[in-house]
Amino acid sequence: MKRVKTAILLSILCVGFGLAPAKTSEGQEADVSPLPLKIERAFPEIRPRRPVVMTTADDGTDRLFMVTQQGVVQFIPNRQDVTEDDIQVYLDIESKVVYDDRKNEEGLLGLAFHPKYKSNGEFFVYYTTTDEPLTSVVSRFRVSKDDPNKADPNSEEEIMRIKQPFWNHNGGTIAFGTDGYLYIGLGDGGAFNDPQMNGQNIQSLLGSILRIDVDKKDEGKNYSIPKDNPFYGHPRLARGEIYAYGFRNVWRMSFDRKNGALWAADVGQDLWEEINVVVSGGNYGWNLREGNHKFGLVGVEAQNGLIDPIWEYDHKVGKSITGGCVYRGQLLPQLDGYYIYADYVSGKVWGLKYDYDQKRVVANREISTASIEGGNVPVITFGQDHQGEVYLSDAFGRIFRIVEDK
Ligand SMILES: [Ca+2]
Repeated sequence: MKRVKTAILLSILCVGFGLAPAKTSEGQEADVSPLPLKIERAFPEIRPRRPVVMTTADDGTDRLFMVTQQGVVQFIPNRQDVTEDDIQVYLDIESKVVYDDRKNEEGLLGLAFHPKYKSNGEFFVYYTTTDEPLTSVVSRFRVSKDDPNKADPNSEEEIMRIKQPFWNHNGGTIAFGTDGYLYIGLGDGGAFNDPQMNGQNIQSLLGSILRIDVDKKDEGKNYSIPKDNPFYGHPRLARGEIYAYGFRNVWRMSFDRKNGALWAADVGQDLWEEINVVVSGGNYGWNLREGNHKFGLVGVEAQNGLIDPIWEYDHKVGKSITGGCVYRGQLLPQLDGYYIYADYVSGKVWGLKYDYDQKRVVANREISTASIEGGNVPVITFGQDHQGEVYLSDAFGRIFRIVEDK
C-alpha cells in the first residue's frame, strides 16, 4: 500500500513538473525527463559500410577500430577530422563471410581485442561463414609480426563453430570480461517463437551467453571452460560453456568498465524489448517470457528461476533494441553511470540509470536526435574508444557521438 501511495505522489510531482512518469510492468518509477544532451555526427567526413562494431585495441595507440558487417576490420586515428583517406584496412575476410542486405543479421558481427593485445597481438572475431550449412565461427587472429597496422590474414585459428538452424538471430557480440574470459552472445537460432526451444535448452549453446578461456585448451578444444562456470563439469546435463541463457537475440552486450557488470539487450519478438544485467547461471526467460510477460502458449508467469529484465519497453516505443554500454568517459560527467541504448526502428536514443544496490532503474531519459537529418537514427551498434567516450553508428554508415544540447 505504501508503495502505491508513493507511486501516486510521485506521479503528481512529475505531472507538476511537466514530466510524465514512466513505469515498467513491475511498477518502478523512473525519471523520464530528457537528458540535456544530443546526438551529433562524429567523424563527419567518413561513412563506412554498416559499421557494426566500434572498439579500441587498448594498446596505448588511439586508434578506433570499426568492423564493416560485410567482413572488413578497419581503423581510423581517433580524430574528428579524419577523411576516407585515413581509413586503414586492418583485416579483410570478406570472402569468408556471408552477408546479404536482405539478411542483415549475418556477417562479420563481433570483434574483441585480447586484454593483453599489446604484448600477445591476439584478437577475436565472430562471423557467419560462407560454408554450408549455416554456421557461425569464432576465430583468433594475430597482428602481423612486422606491421602493427595490419593483421596477419594467415593467422586464423578457429576457436569454435556453432551450427545455425536459420539465417537470423546470430547474436554476435564478443567481449572480454574484467575476469579475462571471452564472452560470446548467441541468439536462439532464428525463425519465430524459438521453434527448437534453444533459449531454454542448456544442452544447446544457442540462446545463451558463453564464457570461455581462450588462453588455455581443454582436450579436443581450442579453448578451455572456466571451472567456475555455472554448468561446469556436468556435460550430460548442460554445456559447460554457458554462462547465462534464455535469450532470443542479444544484440549487443557490454561490460560496465567500473564494476564489470554485464549488460545485455535482448531483441523482442511480438511486444517487448528488454535490458538485462546478467549474472552467472541466470535464465533470462525466452521463450517462456518476453520482457516481464508470459510468452506463447507454454509461457510462464514470473517465478523463481527466471530473471525478468531490469527494463522493458513496448512496441509503441520501438521495435528492435540496440544495446549500448554504460558511459564511463571523461567528457560528459553528467552522463557517468548511464547505460546508453537505442531502438533501431523508432530511431530514439536513451540513457538509463540503474541503482545496482537497490536493483532498480532510477532514470530512463531520452537523448535528442532532433539535430540529425531525418530526425531519427537507426542505430545498429555502440562502441567506446580508448578513453571510454561512446560512439553510435547507423545503418547508413553515419557515426555519432553524444554532446551537450546547448
Ligand atoms: Ca528475457
